[in-house]
Amino acid sequence: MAKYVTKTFAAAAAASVMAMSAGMAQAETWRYAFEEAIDEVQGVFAQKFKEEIEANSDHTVQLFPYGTLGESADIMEQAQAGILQFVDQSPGFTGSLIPEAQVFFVPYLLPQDTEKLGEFFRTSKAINEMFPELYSEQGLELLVMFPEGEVCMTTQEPVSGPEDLNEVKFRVMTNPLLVESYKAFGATPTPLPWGEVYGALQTGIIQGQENPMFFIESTKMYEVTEVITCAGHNNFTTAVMANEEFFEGLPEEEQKMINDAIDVAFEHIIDYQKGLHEESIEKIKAAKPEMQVNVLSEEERQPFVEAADEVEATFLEMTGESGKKILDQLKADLEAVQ
Ligand code: 6CS
Repeated sequence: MAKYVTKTFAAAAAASVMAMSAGMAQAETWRYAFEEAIDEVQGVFAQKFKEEIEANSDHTVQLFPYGTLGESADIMEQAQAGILQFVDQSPGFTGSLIPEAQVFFVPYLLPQDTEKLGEFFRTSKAINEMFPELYSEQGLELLVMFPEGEVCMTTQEPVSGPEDLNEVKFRVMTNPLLVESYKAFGATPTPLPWGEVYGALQTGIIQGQENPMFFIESTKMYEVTEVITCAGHNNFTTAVMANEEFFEGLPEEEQKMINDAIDVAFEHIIDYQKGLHEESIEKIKAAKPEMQVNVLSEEERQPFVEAADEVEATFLEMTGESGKKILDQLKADLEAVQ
């Protein structure tokens, strides 16, 4: 009996080695964690990716929305360790690992138009050729970056210029350049992981935070703040990566299948976001009619626009030659789509 079991096991092992060497990797479950809920933008992207992978292979993709495996920093560690095959982490949390990723927090760098942004992310040399090298140094295969919408501020009092942010403890993601950015905007920046934001606003530890409109609505930030201010200073960028060792160990056709699934999910998420900002404002207004939503005029934006130069200079100080190359290339890529 023991002999039979050993033989059967050996035959099965040999078959699996043969299958693998023939380029047919065994069906595995791949784990993919992200920083948002399943029905928020990162979740919608992940669901499309899962759907594509499962339609085109025998693999299963297990999704881990925000909170199931910890904060953003935790899921990144798990992806680097190979516990997760895929992770979505926004540059807002990647700043200390890859300082150049902070370039997305130079105010007024990115346009707000979803179509233009889509074209920029699709074609940018900085994003598609330069950033992958930097992520690779951290054991990560950068698969895609995509926009999640204009970032607006939520505060207790109206904001029409930097003087209104004076003494406002303003939550930012744990990103050194974002801290500098809100200092330049006149606020007192307070870096916090996402899980602490609602409670900190509720208890008055902080008085403001920023996020895209869909997220302000879905996470009910409007319940604990009174005013939303859109100054057009940024568009939320996120990034999806694979553990590099895992990715490089896959047969070429599976790597291609993953990249194809990413491309489909990218187009889906650009399309999904059309009108999302406006729909989210309507939902907020329906839930809390007294919530103020203010869009700053060109004149009101001017002091924030002027502060951007200081933030850009700090970015260059923090990242040196490598940051300068990324910034110059990003600007050239943006000019090409404007
Ligand atoms: O502000 C944050 O921390 C979160 N904002 C968004 C839009 N996605 C995930 C991130 O954790």
